[in-house]
Amino acid sequence: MSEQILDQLYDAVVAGVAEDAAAATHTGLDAGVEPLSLLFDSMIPALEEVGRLFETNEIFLPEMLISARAMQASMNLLRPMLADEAASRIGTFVMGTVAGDIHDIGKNLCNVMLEGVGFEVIDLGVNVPPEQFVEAIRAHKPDAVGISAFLTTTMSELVTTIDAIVDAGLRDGVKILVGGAPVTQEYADRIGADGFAATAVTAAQLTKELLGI
Ligand code: B12
Repeated sequence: MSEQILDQLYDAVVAGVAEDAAAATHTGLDAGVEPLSLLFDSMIPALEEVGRLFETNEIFLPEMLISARAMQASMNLLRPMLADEAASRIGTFVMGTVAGDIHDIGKNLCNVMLEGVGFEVIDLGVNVPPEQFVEAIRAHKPDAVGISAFLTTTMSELVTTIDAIVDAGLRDGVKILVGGAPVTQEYADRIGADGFAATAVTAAQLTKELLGI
């Protein structure tokens, strides 16, 4: 039964049919499938397939966009279930996607997991210039900052953003985490970030570790 639901959700995200994705999510939750299983065993593999189809020119930008919308329709249903585990606030986290980049599904998923373990997340959104990260650190005095980049062409903005934080004299007060599909641990080390995580779950765990929580 749950295999069938996971398959239906996978197909709905690949085909980009938001109503079917939402319906399969409802059915799965009603049948007792774990929210994290819907995410990691169905929706994320579906987006990986969408990426593969795009790369091989079997689908194009509009199809990729409607798949992203289907994913978001389902994520909207899961978000309250994943975030309401928070017992109390353990810290503040500023998050954003770098300038020139509008991918936000992975970032939003990290936000949900960070809220789930108790962080207050201030989400700066997408296409965030370095100076906006700097302003947000001044304004909110977060414990940690997360910077996402999803394109090989926008990865260099991670460096620009970290440099801006250093130049503003704010580097010592915050832990900096970087992530996004093309980012690696080796790259994170090279650019002077405090941490890198490949998934939203490990991002939340790592943030706690870095802050000694
Ligand atoms: C959906 C999607 C889109 C949607 C985005 C919608 C949205 N609201 O996000 C749309 C259609 C808008 C889009 C546009 C483009 N896209 Co696109 N897109 C994708 C796709 C299919 C899925 C991305 C995704 O959401 N994955 C699922 C999430 C859950 O995974 P994730 O992003 O990796 O995030 C996880 C981790 O990285 C980590 N993480 C994420 N952020 C952070 C932050 C921190 C601090 C930490 C610690 C961890 C962390 O945790 C997340 C959750 O587990 C990927 C394919 C792929 N395989 O990734 C291509 C992909 C990323 N896109 C690609 C491209 C080329 C583009 C375009 C340039 C296409 C074009 N010709 O216009 C544009 C760029 C627009 C721009 N300026 O940003 C390429 C990038 C190639 C490259 N190496 O640079 C990919 C890889 C597709 C491909 N195979 O070619 N895209």
